[in-house]
Amino acid sequence: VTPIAEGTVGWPAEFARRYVEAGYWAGHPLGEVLTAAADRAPDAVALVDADVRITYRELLARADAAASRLAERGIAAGDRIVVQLPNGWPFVVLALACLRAGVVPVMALPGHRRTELTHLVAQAEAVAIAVPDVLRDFDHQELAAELVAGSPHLRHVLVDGRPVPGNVDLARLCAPGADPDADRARWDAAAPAPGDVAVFLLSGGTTGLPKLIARTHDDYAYNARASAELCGFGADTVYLVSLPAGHNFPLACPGILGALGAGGRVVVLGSPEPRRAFAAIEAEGVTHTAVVPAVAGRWLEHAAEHGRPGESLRLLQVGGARLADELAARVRPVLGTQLQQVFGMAEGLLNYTRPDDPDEVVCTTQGRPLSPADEVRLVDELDRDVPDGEPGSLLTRGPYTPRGYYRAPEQNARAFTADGWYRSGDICRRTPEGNLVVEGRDKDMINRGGEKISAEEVENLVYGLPAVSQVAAVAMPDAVLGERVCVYVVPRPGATVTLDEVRAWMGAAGVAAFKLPERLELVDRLTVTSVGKIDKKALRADVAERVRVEG
Ligand code: J2J
Repeated sequence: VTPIAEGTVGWPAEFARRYVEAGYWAGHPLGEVLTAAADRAPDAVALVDADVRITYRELLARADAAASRLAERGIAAGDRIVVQLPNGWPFVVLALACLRAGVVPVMALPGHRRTELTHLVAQAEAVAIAVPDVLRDFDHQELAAELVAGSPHLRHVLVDGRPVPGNVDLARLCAPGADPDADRARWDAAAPAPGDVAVFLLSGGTTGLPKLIARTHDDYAYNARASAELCGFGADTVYLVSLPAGHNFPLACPGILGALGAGGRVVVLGSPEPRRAFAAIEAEGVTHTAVVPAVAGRWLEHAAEHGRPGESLRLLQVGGARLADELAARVRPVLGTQLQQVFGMAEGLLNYTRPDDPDEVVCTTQGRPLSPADEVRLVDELDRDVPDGEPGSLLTRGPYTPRGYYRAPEQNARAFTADGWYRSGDICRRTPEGNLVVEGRDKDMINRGGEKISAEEVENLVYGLPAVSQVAAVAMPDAVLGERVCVYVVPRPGATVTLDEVRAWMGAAGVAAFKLPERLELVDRLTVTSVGKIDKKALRADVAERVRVEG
């Protein structure tokens, strides 16, 4: 297995020095989030999953014991584990065990299938994968066996549920050890360096397959700590996780890591379904949580009919896709809680409205950068800064925004400028008081309720169908999810193609269900722009008009 450092793109020395001097990079391994909180209040409850309640003392004991058991299996610092677990206490314990031991989790999503997982395992040269046994009728162990057979590196399958012979029982791996003090001493002594890779996040991606984003202990600790401070997290914080926990947003913005670092309590839930989420908020006295706009919409509907989720909820973070101003304005009156808009990206930069911002700002903007050291430029097609107040394409650098994807020099040449600015592909405008408003994007991605889908990936798959001559995937507007995938297809002469065929074909290829197109338009030809590219702007306008007419 190749060492990780080889494929990462770090910060130039002068920037690194500045980030250290300013105290952004504090020089602590991320595992200290847990050890420090456990030292302060060992008997406080850290983690709640249904009727499982785990104190800080126990959480640390479990994480350290799990780190030791990984080591016994030969999984050591620098090794990678693809983590595809549903929200639950084992996810949190395993993630913390990895941070303690310097093992690097690759945050896959529960919806990923053969295509995505094969790619992630190969790209990360993962030695292990953590999966549920069966989830939504899908046998994850069967797929894991296939992945093991196809990979020269993958050897261990950790199972949340009932492992088949040969696989590892994750609950047992994550049980407290016989001698927690010895485990603790061992992992305190073996702590990873602050510049080491702590986690791999997945890019929302505009290319064929998701790219890996290497986040270091220093940068990700700052990400979580500064976010927690901004959101007012403390020991009395009860943070509900109902989005997939491997997403950057619920993981560290401030998320699980921010809540634990503040000595608060994390409540994990398998889905954001309003009835269960509201019940959890009531039962646990949840103070903070994060959702995507589509979920915020469902919560608003539910609350309007069945009442508010109790008085405890202080801050509802909404991000991942553009929140409509109309929905934003209803959050306080209907849910009785303060709204925070979050415009973030796994690549780094986080923008937040502040809890004490006027309603006008909170309801109509996507906030401003988290860190004083975040650099943001809004530029035109030639990378020239646009005049104040004009929309431009967002470029960013900063103390928690790495300078490149992992092992992706070609993509890096396109997604980053020569002097290290990340091209987010979002078209934003800056208000006079300095907040950003997301007005669109110039990247070829479809944002389905916060799940990012690369148009190119969909197109590559659909081109595999013999009846397809040409295809273009574009976003179509949707009242619930914001956007869904529509494909325009030019069939080969004499052939025809249906939506069901496309979906079945992609399903058989083994891709996440959220990527499957939900509309297909057969056309004779696809118009191209003056530079010879398919005119997607025209297609987006076309499908928007069709959807509007159909009502
Ligand atoms: C419009 N577009 C948004 C917003 C993200 C917190 C919150 C979200 C993410 C995330 C995240 C948006 N309005 N409020 O990692 O920590 C779109 C932009 C952006 C892309 C990044 C976090 N919030 N977006 O969504 O890596 O297009 O991160 O570039 O999944 O989502 O996607 P992702």
